[in-house]
Amino acid sequence: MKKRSWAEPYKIKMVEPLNMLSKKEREKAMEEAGYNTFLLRSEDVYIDLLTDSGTSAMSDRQWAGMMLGDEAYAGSRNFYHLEDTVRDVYGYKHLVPTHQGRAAEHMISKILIKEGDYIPGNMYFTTTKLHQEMAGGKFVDVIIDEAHDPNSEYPFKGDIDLDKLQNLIDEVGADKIPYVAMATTVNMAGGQPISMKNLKAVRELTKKYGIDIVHDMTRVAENAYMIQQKEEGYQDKTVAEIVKEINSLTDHATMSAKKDALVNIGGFLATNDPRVFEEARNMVVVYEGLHTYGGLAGRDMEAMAIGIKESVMDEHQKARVGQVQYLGQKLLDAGIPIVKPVGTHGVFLDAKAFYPHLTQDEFPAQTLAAELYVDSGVRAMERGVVSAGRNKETGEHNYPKLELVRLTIPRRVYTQAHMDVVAESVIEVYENAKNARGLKMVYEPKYLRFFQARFEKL
Ligand code: PLI
Repeated sequence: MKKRSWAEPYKIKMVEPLNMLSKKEREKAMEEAGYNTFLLRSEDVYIDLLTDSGTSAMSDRQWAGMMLGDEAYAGSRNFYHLEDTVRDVYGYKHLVPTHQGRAAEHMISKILIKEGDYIPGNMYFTTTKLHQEMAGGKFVDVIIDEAHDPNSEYPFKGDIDLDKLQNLIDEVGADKIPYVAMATTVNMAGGQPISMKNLKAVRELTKKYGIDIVHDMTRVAENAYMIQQKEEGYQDKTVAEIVKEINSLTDHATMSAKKDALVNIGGFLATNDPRVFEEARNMVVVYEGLHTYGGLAGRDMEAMAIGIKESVMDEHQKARVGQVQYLGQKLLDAGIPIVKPVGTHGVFLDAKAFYPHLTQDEFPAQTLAAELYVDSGVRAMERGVVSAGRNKETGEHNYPKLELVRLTIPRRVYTQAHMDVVAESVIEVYENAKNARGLKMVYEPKYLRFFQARFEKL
């Protein structure tokens, strides 16, 4: 069959000019930012691939929805629209809006975790794990081994290893495991999906022991798209149908709507359990705001409701994931070491393979993100030893097997030409890799250190 290309299912109505500094200016900016891309000023960045979080372009429908904001303190019309949407599109019964995902993680962790509990999950996520620990729990990684191997081509590297989960249950007892933390597309593994087959098996096992499943549904529609593309029996199902099926296998959900749901701010906690709902409604007024706005403006909730509906459209996901795959394929064709297979929200560079001469104590991924910025003004994010933080008990660095730099693609923002420019820069940095020197950390914040840590060149 002749190859037929995909194209974006939209045209561009408004543009935002980009700024490009000279190489000398970029070197100065990077040094001033302590070799941490989080500390750069956005105006000093040319193509911003730091994150796909809150960086999406909203549609004309969403912007029109912003004008329909009902900014009443209580009972905003937009809350009820959002609540109906979460029920219709996602299938969860009860909704508590929050300003973003970590606020929902905070509440569910406090509600369900007791001191000394264990929380198995398909790889850690920074904020998720921290909230589990702050509530007195201990995170246990039960993702399949393939997820820690950047070269494994297994299509569902987000899958949970059922033996690892069973072993934990046998070891600590089901009463010490309030829930399994299950993320759809596993961010830290490279945006890798979980399969429906695996999720069904996890549901069966947890049901047997009365253990809940908390679904981090931040990128659930992207995961559903991968199931449609790769899992047997799902080719004729729509993304929307697959999203609903995934959610139906879980009990509660935390959402950072800043990703899948195409808004610049917003999130929620959803649950089918009326007791959890009751507690969350009590808690949200302490930390976020009334239960009908949870730290959001009415207009934000309206844009979120519309964005949720747009996010489960097949043609949207085809272009969204298609763009990520396009960049990934370009890098693979050039022989660049990246996490395989390419995931859904970004391309992850294997910094250990770029810099075999650097130890993890010299922060290879942090170094690579800095080099890339200096080369072209492309901003990426470290996802390695800095992000992994320290062991709560020993105080030592956690040394993750994966030492990655994430080129995260905002939704509906950049064009294929931008992807070409990014690929050329990555290739250039790879060609000069042997000249790179590592970094030393000179300032380390207490929590989520990757955001604000500062470094100097060795
Ligand atoms: O940034 P928040 O608080 O809206 O959401 C936290 C969060 C929870 N789960 C997952 C899988 C995430 O990816 C996530 C946030 N991710 C960010 C900010 C990222 O750059 O990937």
